[in-house]
Amino acid sequence: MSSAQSLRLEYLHPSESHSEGWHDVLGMAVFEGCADEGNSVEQRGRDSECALPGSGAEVPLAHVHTPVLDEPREVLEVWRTGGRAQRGSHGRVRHALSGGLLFGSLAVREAELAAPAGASPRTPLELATGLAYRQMYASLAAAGNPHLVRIWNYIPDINLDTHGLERYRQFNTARHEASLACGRAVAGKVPAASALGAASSSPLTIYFLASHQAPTFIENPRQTSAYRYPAQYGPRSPAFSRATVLGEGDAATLFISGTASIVGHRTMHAGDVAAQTRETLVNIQALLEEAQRRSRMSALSLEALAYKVYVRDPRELPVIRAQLEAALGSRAALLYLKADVCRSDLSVEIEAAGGRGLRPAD
Ligand code: 3EB
Repeated sequence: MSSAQSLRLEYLHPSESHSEGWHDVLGMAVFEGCADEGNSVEQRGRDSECALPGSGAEVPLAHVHTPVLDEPREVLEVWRTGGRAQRGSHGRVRHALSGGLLFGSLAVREAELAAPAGASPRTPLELATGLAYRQMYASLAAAGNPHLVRIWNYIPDINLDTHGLERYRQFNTARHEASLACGRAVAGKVPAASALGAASSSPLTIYFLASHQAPTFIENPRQTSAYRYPAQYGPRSPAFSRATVLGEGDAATLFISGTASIVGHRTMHAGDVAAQTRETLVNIQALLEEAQRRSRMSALSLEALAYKVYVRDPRELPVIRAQLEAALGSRAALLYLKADVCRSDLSVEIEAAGGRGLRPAD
């Protein structure tokens, strides 16, 4: 039996989320505006781990502070399997296990960790990232060491320079160090990932999927592997694969990492958001073809993927949407979120997932 056989993804408004029950929900992320606007994030009280009111179950939930750019303004990303999920926690990680798949979620506030002046050579974000990654690896070890397949990282003020280094680069330094310290890969067999900005007041928020079955790791022939980026992009390279494929044939699930207008290692079309959107789609198409060449997944088309589109400047949304609808049709599954992207010359970043159970038509 393939563990990916029954993985399903849906995007709902929280008011719709009771309809099918919770027993087979592996985990969820809720996307909405920032916590200090007094919205429901505050009413729910906790940063990333609580269940929705009335759910009656402790479903792992990541609160992501990236505003939704369409109505409804609050969207729930729900990962389900066919079977009952076993839920628990390990350290700060809330997790659920079902059918060989593990979902985990955690959040770390930098303010909790600020070392006394001079006490640590690490910045608060490096400390938070190190803690989060060590906790994630410990939770994986406790669950029998499933393979990391996909990670989502949401980093407050991702493009801000502090302590002489952009915060995304601080995150990369700490991710690299924590991974090495825990005996984990920093190149090659590394999960698909996204790393985006989040509201200043939010915690570092991470959620992930792991599997007892190893995924196939996919790189993009048009791009330098991120883990081989030259030092001009920071002292430590980002540790992620361009895509992963879990399972085979019709049961395969494709996870495409956050993808941007980068060819080789260089940003293309700085200042031209329409051209950046088109270049990003060419990258995603190349990844789809490479995934089909390198794994045993069934054929998938660009139109059949479910997308999250991260938009730096909401004023550019109409241009981005027009490009995407021209390429994918108006029925494609696209969730638009406002988020900073990890290079300040990039205006848009797009991630995607595909497979049976992840098709918009399903
Ligand atoms: C890029 O291609 C864009 O650091 O985990 C995309 C996906 C990006 C994941 C990460 C960064 C990450 O370099 C940025």
